[in-house]
Amino acid sequence: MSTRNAIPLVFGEEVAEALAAGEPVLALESNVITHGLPYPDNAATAHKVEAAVRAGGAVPATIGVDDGRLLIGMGEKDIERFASTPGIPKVSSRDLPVVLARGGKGATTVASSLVAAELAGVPFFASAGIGGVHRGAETSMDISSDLVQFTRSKVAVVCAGAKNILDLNLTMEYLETQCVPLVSYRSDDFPAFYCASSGIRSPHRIDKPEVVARVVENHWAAGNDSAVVITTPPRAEDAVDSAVAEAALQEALAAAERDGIRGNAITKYLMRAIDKATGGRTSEANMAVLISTAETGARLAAAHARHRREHAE
Ligand code: PSU
Ligand code: MN
Repeated sequence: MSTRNAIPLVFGEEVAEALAAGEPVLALESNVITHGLPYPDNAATAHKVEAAVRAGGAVPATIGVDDGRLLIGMGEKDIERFASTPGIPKVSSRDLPVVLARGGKGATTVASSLVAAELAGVPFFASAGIGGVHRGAETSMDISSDLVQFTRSKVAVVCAGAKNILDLNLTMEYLETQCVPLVSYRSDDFPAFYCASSGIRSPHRIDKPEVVARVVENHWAAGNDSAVVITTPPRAEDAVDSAVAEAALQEALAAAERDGIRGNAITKYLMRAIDKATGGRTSEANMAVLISTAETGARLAAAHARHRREHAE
């Protein structure tokens, strides 16, 4: 009898077919559905995100934990259920073995979605905003597990950078220290989610999808078992002015301090407070960026699948 305790994976039918045929699949997180946006905006956005992935030429595989199993490609009904059920916990990498063992449900963050994607053999993932080093991390030590997971998962991560609620300079330093390649697709700067630029120059700009695919394969061919981070900026019409975003953040940070919010609840709290401070403007931008990032992620995943087909022995 095998003593191997394999993690149960449940593949969506379309995802399984695409993987078997070497066709592009793009993994997506579910924490952004349950914790990133309120119902029913979250369900509507998740559907638009999946449609955008298809428009970009890949099959969407939204990741979640249900009845102690990892879903690799949630169906429409799963997404609606996750979006509308209050209290589904945020599950990051370290929570994953516990939630699986208990047979529970969970919404996966970027970090735990990467664990699932690698187990499932999906090499590309997209999410609009990654976690990072928080402002004040020198005293709070609050660094998202997303960054640590990048050093452990062989998955390419397409994102619109990270929100200005984080310290983006320190986030980039962390990635550099940990030898995680960072490339910016069709822009010179590291984007700040709904702001087109964080004001920080990216180490590398790449304009051609096939060159991005080669970067990813080169990183893995060189023996690294880690992620490659690929940023794509928001579309000009969706972007929020940096000064407006920063002012709203300052207000939100003061409110968080007053309310004593800490730990893994801080991201959600700040996002809601910023949204309130901008009269819903950032929430609209948030949804638009999720959709446009997913579409670019799909195009890059498709270029990568093509690259693999052309270079298969
Ligand atoms: N950034 C956003 N929206 C989000 C998140 C981050 O703009 O919803 C979520 C993602 O699921 C990400 C997680 O993986 O927060 C990181 O949380 P923490 O900082 O607690 O590691
Ligand atoms: Mn944290």
